[in-house]
Amino acid sequence: MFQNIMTSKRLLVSLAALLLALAAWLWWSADKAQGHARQEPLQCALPAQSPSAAHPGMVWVPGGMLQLGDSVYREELPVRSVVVKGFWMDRTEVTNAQFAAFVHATGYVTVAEQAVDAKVHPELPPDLRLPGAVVFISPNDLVGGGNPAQWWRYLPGANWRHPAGQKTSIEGRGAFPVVNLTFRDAQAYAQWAGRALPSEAQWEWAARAAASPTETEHAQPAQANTWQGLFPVRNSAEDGFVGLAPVGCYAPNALGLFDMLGNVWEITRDLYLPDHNSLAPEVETADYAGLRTAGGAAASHVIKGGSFLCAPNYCMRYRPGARQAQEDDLAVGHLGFRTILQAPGP
Ligand SMILES: [Ca+2]
Repeated sequence: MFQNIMTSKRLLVSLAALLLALAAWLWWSADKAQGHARQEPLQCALPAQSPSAAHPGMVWVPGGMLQLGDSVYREELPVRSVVVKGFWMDRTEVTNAQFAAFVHATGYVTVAEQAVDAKVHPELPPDLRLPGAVVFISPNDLVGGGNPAQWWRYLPGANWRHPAGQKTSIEGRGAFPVVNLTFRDAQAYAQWAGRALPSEAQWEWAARAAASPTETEHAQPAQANTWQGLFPVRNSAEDGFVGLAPVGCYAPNALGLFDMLGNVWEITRDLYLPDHNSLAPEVETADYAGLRTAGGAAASHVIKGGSFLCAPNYCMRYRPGARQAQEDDLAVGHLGFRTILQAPGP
């Protein structure tokens, strides 16, 4: 009798465990199926601008006193006060369609479309000197911790026309941010358009909507394309996008700027230095060549805003004060830009 009871109990426990496993599998399958079935839009509607807008596609960022920096990562320190003068800024990241118009008009060839100079990088093997870009590929599992080489791969043939490698294209994706560019490419576009790249201070001031830092700005932003789930292996895409999103799919900030946080990192015109100690004049001027003094060891520029790959467990850089260095001669699939115009305000 006792033995029968114990056997029944064991059976019940086994059955419960089996049901739990089945429920977990069903949940996982449904979640995965939902991800596959998700229809990600190829374009998002932007609000109409007044026909009399002084600079269509741009918004005015009024001047003020910026508290440059943050305290989450070392490179964001120290927080410094910087006076920023007013300027116009693209309300979205530059799109594939916009960059295509530039290339069509000028015949410009991007850095990723050219072979890497062996004299500059003698250490690289021949296959890494082929024209190409670094593309994110989610690994099936992780070996040996957080080595980024497990999810970043140099793909020959990847460039702005082929964002995720030679076999991919931007057909139908004109409203997506252009990626796989470098500082030189972004600057060439800006000059052609009669614009400039923002400085780090201008970008950060605009991302905060020309206001002081807020208490909530360390939180993962709701209105941005970032990463939900365990980076880099599980991307639940609760924000609607597994990878890049077309520009303008999330609510803009108080100035009307879209996607300042998330989606793609954005190139600034400031040389990268590892902290905010070496700032030159603390007042932005209309014609200056960069707030930072030159002299950084590496030829890198500051990039801002984080990307669709920023997750709470890795790279919490979906914040106005966050920053990273980006090598000037390396195109990457999570990096784009927007331009500014220094002209009288409205
Ligand atoms: Ca996302």
